[in-house]
Amino acid sequence: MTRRYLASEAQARFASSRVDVIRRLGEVAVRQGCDFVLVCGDVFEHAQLTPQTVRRALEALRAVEVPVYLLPGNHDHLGPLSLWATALLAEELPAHVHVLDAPGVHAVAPGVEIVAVPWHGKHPGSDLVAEVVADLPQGPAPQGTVRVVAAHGAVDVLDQDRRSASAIAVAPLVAALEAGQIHYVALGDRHSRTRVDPAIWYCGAPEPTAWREQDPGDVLVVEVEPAGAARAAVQVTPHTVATWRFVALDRRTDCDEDLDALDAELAALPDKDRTVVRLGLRGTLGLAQHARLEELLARHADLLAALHRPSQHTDLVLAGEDDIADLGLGGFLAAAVEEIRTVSHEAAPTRPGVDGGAAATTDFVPGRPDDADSARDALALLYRLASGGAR
Ligand SMILES: [Mn+2]
Repeated sequence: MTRRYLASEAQARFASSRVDVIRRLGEVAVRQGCDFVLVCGDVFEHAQLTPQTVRRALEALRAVEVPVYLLPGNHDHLGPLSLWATALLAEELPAHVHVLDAPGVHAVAPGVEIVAVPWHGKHPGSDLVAEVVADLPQGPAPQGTVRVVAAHGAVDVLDQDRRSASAIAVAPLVAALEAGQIHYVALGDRHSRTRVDPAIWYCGAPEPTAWREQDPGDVLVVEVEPAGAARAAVQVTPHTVATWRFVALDRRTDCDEDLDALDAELAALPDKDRTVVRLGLRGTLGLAQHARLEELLARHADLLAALHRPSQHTDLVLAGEDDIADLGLGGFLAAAVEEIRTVSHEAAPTRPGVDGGAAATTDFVPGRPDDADSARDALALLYRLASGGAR
């Protein structure tokens, strides 16, 4: 999985963490006495992976000491060019790792059945889960058998507006749970840990991948005790396995104290090299404060996995140009300052399609006109460069 805001060194560590987390979830499984590990889809991001990526994942799976069941999801479906059909996976998949590539009941351990609902293509076009559950023998599961449904995709109750034909209907699953026909439904797709019903869960992504995710980074340890023709007793316990964190900060910066607070807040972040910060700043700063802001952000950016400053989250206005007089510039530089100041005081024309709020950031847009915004950026940059020696 490529994240465009990660520099290549951070991207490489991110990729490697997404393999390492497999080993950590295997350790949780052993420590918690789990009988097996079930992964409900999107094991792989897409089908055109390098052999290196696949082999490293298989090597990590090899270290998991309990059986592992992998369900094909929408990113790694069983359709044309399926990754699961490649020679590499056919030949190198560890013996204790099983691909749930057939819909229906798989006996995985004494007294345990997985009812698998793999994706057979990119667009299933119908509720595959309903079809597979409808094919189960009527009535409660046999005495002493735990029956777990493994499925992938959006459930209808969380997808009410754009109801897709493949949305998983929850009501029939709840009915089957209450009849003791099935005992638990493990779902994949959502990166946020989500409880749909006491016995229907998305565990979420084991390592976070975006700022919008809620409670990512866990695996779920699930204990199931069937109760005949009634709901099973189900206990679900999240265990954190993630080592990365996505942090979104939106702050106002209008004075030196605001800059102090921002500096301290960034400094206090733990595990900085695995923390991806999205920073939105709003406010009005003088030239000297602007220079200080850029200096402190550059300092923190060196330590963080990424310090992402999208322009749509930025609205910084540069106020007061008196600071530049304090530098005591003379000769050619003073003349240049005078010229830029003249432009910076011209009324800013509207520039459709350009976010004016981004003008005071360091986003230099090639080919931008010599307008007031450009002039203010130029003054801020000149201030930073000219004051650099004295600071
Ligand atoms: Mn998915």
